[in-house]
Amino acid sequence: LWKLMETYEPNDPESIQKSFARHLEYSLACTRFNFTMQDAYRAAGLVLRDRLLESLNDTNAYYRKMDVKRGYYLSAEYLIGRHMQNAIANLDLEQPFKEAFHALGMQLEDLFHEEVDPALGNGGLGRLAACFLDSMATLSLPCWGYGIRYSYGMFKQDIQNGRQVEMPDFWIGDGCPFEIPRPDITYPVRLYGEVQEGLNAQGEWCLNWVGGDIVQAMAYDNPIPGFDTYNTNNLRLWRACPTKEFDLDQYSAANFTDAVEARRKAEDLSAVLYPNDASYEGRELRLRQQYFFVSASLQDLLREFIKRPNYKWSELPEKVAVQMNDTHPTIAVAEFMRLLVDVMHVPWDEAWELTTKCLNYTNHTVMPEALEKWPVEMMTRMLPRHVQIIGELNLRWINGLVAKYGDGPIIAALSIFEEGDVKKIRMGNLAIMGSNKVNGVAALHTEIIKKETFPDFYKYCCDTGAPDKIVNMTNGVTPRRWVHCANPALSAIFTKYLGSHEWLTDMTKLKGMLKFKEDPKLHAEWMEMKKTAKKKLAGFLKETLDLEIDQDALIDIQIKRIHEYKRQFMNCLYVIHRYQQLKKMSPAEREKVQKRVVLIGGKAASAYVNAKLIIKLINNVGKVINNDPDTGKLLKLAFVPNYRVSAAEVLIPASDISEHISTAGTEASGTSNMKFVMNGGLIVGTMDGANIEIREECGEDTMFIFGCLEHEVAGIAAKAKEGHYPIDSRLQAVFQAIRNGEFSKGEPEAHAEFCSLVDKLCNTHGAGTWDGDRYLVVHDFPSFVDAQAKVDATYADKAKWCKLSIQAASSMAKFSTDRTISEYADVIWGVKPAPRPMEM
Ligand code: 26V
Repeated sequence: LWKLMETYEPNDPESIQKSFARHLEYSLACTRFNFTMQDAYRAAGLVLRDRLLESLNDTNAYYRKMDVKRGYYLSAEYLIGRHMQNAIANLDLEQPFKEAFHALGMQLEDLFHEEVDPALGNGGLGRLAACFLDSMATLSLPCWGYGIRYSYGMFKQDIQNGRQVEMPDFWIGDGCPFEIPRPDITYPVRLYGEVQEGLNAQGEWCLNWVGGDIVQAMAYDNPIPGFDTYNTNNLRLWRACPTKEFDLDQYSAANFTDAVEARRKAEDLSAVLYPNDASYEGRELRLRQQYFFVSASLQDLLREFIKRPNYKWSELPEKVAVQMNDTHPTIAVAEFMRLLVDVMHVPWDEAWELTTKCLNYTNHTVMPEALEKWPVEMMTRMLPRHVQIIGELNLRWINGLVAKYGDGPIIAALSIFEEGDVKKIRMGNLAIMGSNKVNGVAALHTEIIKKETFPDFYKYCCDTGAPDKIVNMTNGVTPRRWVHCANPALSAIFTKYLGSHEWLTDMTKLKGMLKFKEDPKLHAEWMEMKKTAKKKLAGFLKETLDLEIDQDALIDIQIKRIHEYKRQFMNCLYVIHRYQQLKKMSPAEREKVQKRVVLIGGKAASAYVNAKLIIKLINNVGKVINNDPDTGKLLKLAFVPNYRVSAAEVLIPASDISEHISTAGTEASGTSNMKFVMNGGLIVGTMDGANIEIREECGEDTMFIFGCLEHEVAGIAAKAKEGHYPIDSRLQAVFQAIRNGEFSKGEPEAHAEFCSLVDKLCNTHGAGTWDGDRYLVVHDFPSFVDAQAKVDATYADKAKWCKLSIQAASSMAKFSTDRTISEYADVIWGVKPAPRPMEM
C-alpha cells in the first residue's frame, strides 16, 4: 500500500486543482462543468482534509513512537468557527491555494463565505477551548481535545420587531468536509441501571453496575493543524448512536416503531448544545450529555495508555494529564475511579492517587448562580455506581478534615454534598478535591477564587503545605485566527516592519514595532489598515442590516453574550445620554462633535427575560437615533444580529474602541478584549478580568478606565441597599426619556418592559430589601460618561491615537494562547513539545 500511495498529496497549485476536480466528480458527484459555489467550497474542503489527514496520522504515529506524555482537554464546548481559512494558513498553503483557485476563476474569500460556522459553544469558554487547540498544535504539544458533536449548535439569533427569536442551528445539514467520521471507534456508555455485588473474572468480590441503557459513543475526528510545524492534533467529538443489540432486542420483539424510537432517544444525547441560561439549571439531559462524553473520552485515553507494551498503572501520571474545562466534565473524577477500580481492578488507594495526579480543573466564573450542583436523587438514578464512589470519597475526605479541624462550619463548606430540602452534589467541590491543580483565568479572578469562591479550600491547601494547588493561568487568544486571518492588512504590516512572520509564533517579537510608533509612514499604513477593515465592516452592515455608516466615524463595539453583569444596558443608557446632548446643541456645535457608530451584538439565553429586554431596548433606541435628522449623521446605534465567530472576524479589526465594562469582580477574564487590542483598538473598561493585565502590558494611557474597584463593590452595594444612592442628574434625564416613552412609541408592552428595567435600577422597594442594581450601573455611570468624553478628546488627535493604537497592539505578547498553553504545559500538565520531523 505504501508503494501504491507513492507520495503525499503535493501542495503545488496544479496538484491542488487536480485534487479539487477529483473531489468534485468522485466525492461530491458533481461534474467539472456544473457545480455551485457551495459544491466548490466542499470540494476545496476535501482537498484540505486529505492533507490534514496525512499530517494527523503521521503526528499520531510519531507521538506513539516517542511514547510521550499526552495532554487531554475535556470540554463540553468548542466554539471552533470556520475551518477553511485557518487550515489553509496553518498548513502554509495560502499562496498555492490562491493561485490554484484564481486560475479557475474563483476567489478564495468567496469560498470561505460558503462555510457555516460550527458553533458548538456558548461564548468565551468555548472559544478559549478552540484557541487552546490552535496553540497546542502550533507548539507541537501532544495534546488532544475531547467533546461532543452536537447536531444543533448555539441557536441562530433572528431579530423580529427588535426582539430576539431563536432558530435551530443544524450546522451539519450539508455535511462538514473537515470532519472524519470513525465508525470503527466506538465505546459503550451506560446510563441508569443498578449496582450489584458479584464476582469478577478473577473470582474476587466486586461491585457491578448492570442494566439500564447503553448507548454507543462514536468518534468524529477534527484535525487541528499547527502553524509552522508538521504537527496536526485531533479534536475528537463524540456522537451518540444506538447500540446494535438494543435495536435487535426491540426488533425481535416485533416492535419496529419502538426500535426506531429507542434509536431517536439515544441520539438525543448529542442532539443539542445547552445555552447558558440566566441561572444554572440542573437538567437531566445535560448531566447525561456530560457523563456521555466524559466516559467515552476516558475510555479512549486509557485504551491508548494500555496499548503501550508492558504498561504499569503507576506510570499513568507520567503519561496522561487531563484538563477539565469548568465543572462540565467533573463527573470525570468518579468515572476515572470507576474505570480504574471496577474495570481495571486497581486498588482503591492507588486509583485515587492516580486520579488526583492526572486530573486538573479550570474555573471560569465566580457567579454563584452559574455553579453546577446536581440533585443526589437524580444522579443516583442515572449513575448509581458514581454516587457510591463519590460517597466513599467524601466519607474519607470528611474524616480527614474532622481529624484536622474538628467538627465545624468548614466541614460543611468542604463537603461534596450540600444538605437542604434537596440534597445536592457540588461539582466545584468534587473538581477541586479530585484535581492536582486548580486554576483561574486571570490574575484578579484567581485571587477571587482563593478569597471568595473557595476560601475554605484555599485555607485547607495552605494548611496542608500546598498553597500552589490553586494557580493562575491568564487566558489568551490565537494570533493566527485573530490577527493573521481576520486582519490580513495588519498581518502584512507586522511582517513587513519586522522582516519576518516570526511574530506569529512568538508575539514578543511585536515589541520591535514600538520603535516605529511615531513614524509617519507607519501611521499612514496603520490608518489605511483600519480603513480597509472599516470598509469591510460597512459592507457587512449594509448586507445584514441595510445600515449605511460613515467610514470616518469612530467605531465603538460591544460584542459578547448579553448579561446584566456585562452591562450592555449601561452602554445603551450612555448612548441615550449622548443623543440627548446632541439634541441640545446648535447645528454649529454639533459639527464639532466626534461622529460615532455604536454597535452592540450578542445572544441572550432564551430564558433570560431581562437580557432579551435589553436587546429590544437597544433596537428601539437605535431606530429613534438613526432616523433623527438632527443626529442621524453624528451618532448611530445598531444591534448586530446573530453574533458569532465569523461576524467577530469582521467586527473586531474595524473597531477604534470596544467596551469591556463588567462590574469589577464579575468577568473572570474576557478574551475579546485581547482580540480588539491586538487589532489596534483601544479599550473602554473597568478594572476587571484581564483588562487589568492588558493595561499593565500596554500602558495606562492606552485604556479608558472607569468604575469602582473590586474591593469597593461590597461597600457600595451595602450602601445602595440602605437607600443612600444618589442618581446622577444626566442618568435621571435618560431614565426620564425612557419613562416618557421616547423609545417605545406605539408599543405599550415594550414601554412597560423598558420602565421595568429602569425601575429595577432605582431603589423604590424600601431600605434593606432591594437588590435591583446588583451590578452598580447607577454608581458607575458618571465615570463611564467621563471615560467616553476622554475617548473623544483623545481621538481628536489622530497622531496621538495612532501612536497609542500601535503601542497597545505591539504590547500584547502575553495574551497569545501560545504563552497561556506553554504555562499549562509546564506548570500543570508536564507535557513537552514533540515536533514531528517532516520525513518519518
Ligand atoms: C455564566 C453565567 C452567569 C450567571 C448565570 C448563568 C451563567 C451560566 C454560564 C456562565 C458562563 C460560565 C463559563 C464561561 O463561559 N466563562 C467565561 O470564560 C471565559 C474564558 O475563560 C472568560 O473569558 C469569561 O470572562 C467567562 O465569563
